[in-house]
Amino acid sequence: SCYAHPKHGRKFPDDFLFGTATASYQVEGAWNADGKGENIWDHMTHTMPEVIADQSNGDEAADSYHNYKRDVEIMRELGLDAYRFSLSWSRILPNGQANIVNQAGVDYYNNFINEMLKYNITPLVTLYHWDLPQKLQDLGGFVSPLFPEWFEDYARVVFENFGDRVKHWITFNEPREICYEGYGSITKAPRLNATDVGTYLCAKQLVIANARAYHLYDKEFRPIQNGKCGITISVNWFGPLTDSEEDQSAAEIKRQAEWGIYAEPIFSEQGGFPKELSEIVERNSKEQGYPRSRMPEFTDEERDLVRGSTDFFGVNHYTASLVSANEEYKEWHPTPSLLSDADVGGYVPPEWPKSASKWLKLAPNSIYNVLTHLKSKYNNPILYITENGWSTTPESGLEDEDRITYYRAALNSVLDALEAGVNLKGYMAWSLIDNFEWMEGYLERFGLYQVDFESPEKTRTPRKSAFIYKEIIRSRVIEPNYEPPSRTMWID
Ligand code: GBH
Repeated sequence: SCYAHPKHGRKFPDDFLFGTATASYQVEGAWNADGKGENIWDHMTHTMPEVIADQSNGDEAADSYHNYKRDVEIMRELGLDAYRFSLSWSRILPNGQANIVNQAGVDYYNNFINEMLKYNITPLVTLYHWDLPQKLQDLGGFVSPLFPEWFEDYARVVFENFGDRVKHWITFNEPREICYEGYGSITKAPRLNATDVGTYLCAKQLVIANARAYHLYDKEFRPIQNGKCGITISVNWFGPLTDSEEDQSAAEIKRQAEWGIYAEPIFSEQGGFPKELSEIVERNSKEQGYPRSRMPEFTDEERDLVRGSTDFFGVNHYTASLVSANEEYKEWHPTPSLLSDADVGGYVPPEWPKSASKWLKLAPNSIYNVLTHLKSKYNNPILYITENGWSTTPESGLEDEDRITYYRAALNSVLDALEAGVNLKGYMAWSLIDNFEWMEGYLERFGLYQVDFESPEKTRTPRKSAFIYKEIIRSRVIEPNYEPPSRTMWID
């Protein structure tokens, strides 16, 4: 063999799905084309442009609405097995409600899905990646008691229109970012900043909405359409800073606060919110003079509806931090809030390589830690990595050695986890192309392909990492010294 690598011979299974991921608001543009309604990101970026680092928005983004054929061509260049994208709710239902269906929006997704299927690329479709119709936000959004109903109505329209061809559904992308960042803080639309109750009220409604869509699929659509319906949760790794008992329980509380409040009601045997954290919130709420816990209860009926309401666990994984009970590592946070309830400190070793995003470091073995943890905690569930990736600056160009280093490390960690018996079915790199990076606008780039946002056709050009990923997908092996032949030969 020509590989002098100790891990040579470790292959990804033939049926393992390699793909990439994007989200509607981040790539589509065409924000008001052909009958699309306004969503909360349109609304926020238009009314408060100053909250976005470069005052930009997704009005045009990569214009995937008009460039979808080029996007599928890129998928073919990479040799992808799968592609994960999200549907824009307000492109399909302009007011959010299911009485008016925008046929042009349905046509767009039909054309896109058909184009992918022509080339045997499996679509993984997310129903909600943060772009709520503004009209539903005006009525309370996720904390409205009607939210689960609206989501079920939307899901029905989606399953009816696309479910003959789409067999992998993801209800929500990243409940933490929806609920904590959007309702408990100001770092995502709608920036409600209800620090005391926002996260918890949203979390409960979200898992109930997930359950309503899941049961709808299970009862009415699965018998004819035969697909799967899961949810994607952001699971970064939170390990203890030291072996002390205090740090270990601090790490457990942090995991409950970061992703347990969304995962536990769905994936745990007993259902409901995580035990230790709910006890803390109940105690704090009393001391703070609230008449009841800021974390809502589930009725027995709700608990049973939510428990087990999924076919797989989609994991968005990027990084890690080390958790400590020690005061020294705690940062300022509002009280009361999710962070004051969890009340632990975080530490990121300075030697972990840095990306262009301040939160994103290359943490050793973090994928292995997360996947094996989920395996043992939730009885070996079916897992997909639905996002994993690395950011560079707009100036850094096409030679992205740091992204290559990150992906090789991540995929070696995936192989470690597969060897440990995790039930992982696929891996989606974030992202296919550069896109609108939410509050950071266009200042952080995650694409395997660079996008020239200044050019009218939003020209896409492969970075070096694209060719490394392509070779890994082709060979099913990570060859640490592989170099693409020469730039002009990269495109076949
Ligand atoms: C994912 O979120 C999203 O699903 C995707 O849309 C996004 O483009 C991608 O990651 C890359 O960011 O700046 O300290 O306030 C990942 C989880 C949570 C990471 C919020 C950034 C902001 C931290 N994200 N976090 S900070």
